[in-house]
Amino acid sequence: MFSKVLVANRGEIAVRVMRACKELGIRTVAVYSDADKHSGHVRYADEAYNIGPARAADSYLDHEAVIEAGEKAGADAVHPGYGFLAENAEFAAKVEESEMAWVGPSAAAMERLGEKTKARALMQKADVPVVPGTTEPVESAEEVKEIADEYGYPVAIKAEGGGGGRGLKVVHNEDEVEDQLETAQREGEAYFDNASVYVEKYLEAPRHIEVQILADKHGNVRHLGERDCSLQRRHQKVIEEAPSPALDDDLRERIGEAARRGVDAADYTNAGTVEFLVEDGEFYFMEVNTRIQVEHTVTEQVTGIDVVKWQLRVAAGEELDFSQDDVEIDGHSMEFRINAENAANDFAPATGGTLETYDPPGGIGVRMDDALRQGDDLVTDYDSMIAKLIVTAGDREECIIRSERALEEFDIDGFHTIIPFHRLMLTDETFRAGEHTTKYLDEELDTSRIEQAVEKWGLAESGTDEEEEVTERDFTVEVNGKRFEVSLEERGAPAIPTPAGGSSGSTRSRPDVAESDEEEEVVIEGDGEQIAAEMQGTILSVDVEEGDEVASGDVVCVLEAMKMENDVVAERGGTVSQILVGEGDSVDMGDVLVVLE
Ligand code: MV4
Repeated sequence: MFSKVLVANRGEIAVRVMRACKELGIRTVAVYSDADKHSGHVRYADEAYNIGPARAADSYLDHEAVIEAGEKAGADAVHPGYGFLAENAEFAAKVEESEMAWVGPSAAAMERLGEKTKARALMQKADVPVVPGTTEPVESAEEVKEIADEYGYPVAIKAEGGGGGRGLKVVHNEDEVEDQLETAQREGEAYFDNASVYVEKYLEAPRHIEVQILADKHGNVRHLGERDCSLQRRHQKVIEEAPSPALDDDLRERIGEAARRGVDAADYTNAGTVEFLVEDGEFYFMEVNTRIQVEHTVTEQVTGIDVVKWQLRVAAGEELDFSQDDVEIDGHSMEFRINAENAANDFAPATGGTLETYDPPGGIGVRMDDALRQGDDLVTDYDSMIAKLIVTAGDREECIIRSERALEEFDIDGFHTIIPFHRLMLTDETFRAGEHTTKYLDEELDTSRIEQAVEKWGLAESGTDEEEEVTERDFTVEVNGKRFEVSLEERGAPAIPTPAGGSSGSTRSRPDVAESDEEEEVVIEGDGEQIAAEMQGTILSVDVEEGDEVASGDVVCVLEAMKMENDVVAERGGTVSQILVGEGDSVDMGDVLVVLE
């Protein structure tokens, strides 16, 4: 096994990988940019190296800077996490040529599966169903039209290098072919340096199902069942789960076996994910992701297999020690991406902020994968995902209820997160029924419901910056004749004005204050301070006389209420002009006791 691993990533996935290293007795090396000097993955690592400025291209994406850090540290392997350099075959090749091992598939296998038409041809040969379409790049609008005539519109034009919805163009009729072909080619060139495109039949409302694979260097390939990632917004996954609520056991078995077959044919090693589209009981290969994925966690939860540990073991040459039959799916798991975004404002990412409160949930079935801690500043240079909440239970129903509980416990202050959106989804009929497709969030969900969810469960508008002041006050209230003693905490919000003080508004006049003493009509004069009873009770003593000077905070009388003696004090101070009560008097809440001028 390796003795020291460099983790070429940041945030929660870097910590996730380091946790696996720790359990395997491997020392860890972090790399960080100037923006991440104080980040969680740097704190967690045994040692850390600055690899450049905040801009990813100058740090996390800088091949030489990363490799140099690994060599300086004497690391014997590089784990890329996801994103950044994880699927860069050129970088993988450079690591392979160095003294360090690459924790991932070989650069050659990454290349074989990186180009979409090559991957499609390879899968087709392995008897894995692919979406009907071409396995050769197309160049002219005429070719696209021929294919569309064969399969029927709509068709998808996809960039060879594509992914994440970029370079994907849907064509609904012949008239759109030319424009969409040009756009797909242009986007392919711009994003992936590859203008080559191909054509597929476009499925209108598929589910996104993906299968986790592990393969060693001894020819063993296992699949760890599927994940359902159909709940996506603009190609960003929001909630993922395992197993899929949309598959029956037969389809589940066939997809798993197809994924295993396909990867086997590609001479693939390490962890990988085979993505499928599923529609009308049919499944179609889409692409292979040659990395650990964000949502690997739900697979770990339902199989009990530590995918990241196996990535390290397999890269070190170890053999998988379980058979396909040993892999059992037990229970149900959901992952909630905790993104620092305002769901009510088109999921706009937070542009800064400090994690004033970070109080994550716990208890049975709750797993947190994170790197930030309370008090940390939010780093906004990379992506907005700050943590993942993974909830596991015996079945989907229990998982949903447990997730509601966990998300309710989750307390984050300092910036918006999409927790309110998750809570909305857990109440959403379509999601609860497991009937959502990849179209659901973008085309079917009523967005006003998101605004309501943020209103209900989102950040309180106050108390997000200044240290909030907590004022505690006790009241007695009667509701339908029943007495309640109420303890009120005013956090941040302005104090509720009461007749005797509070912050303002203590001038409500009560000319009939002594009405129980039949004849007297008490008239309060002047516009000075009126000191009133904050609760119903009995006057134990009056501590001032008319004409006395009292200062702010001085006691003017003592009121016994709820078996306690309460000092009644002047708020502003002044000269005592009227005393409206005497020792032994019973007063109601709000009765004026003493007037100052
Ligand atoms: C498709 C498709 C329907 N038919 N291909 C989107 C990302 C890219 N990697 C593949 N994508 C799709 N390809 C055919 N032939 C629908 C999508 C798609 C999608 C796929 C998975 C999850 C969410 C999606 C949202 C919109 C479109």
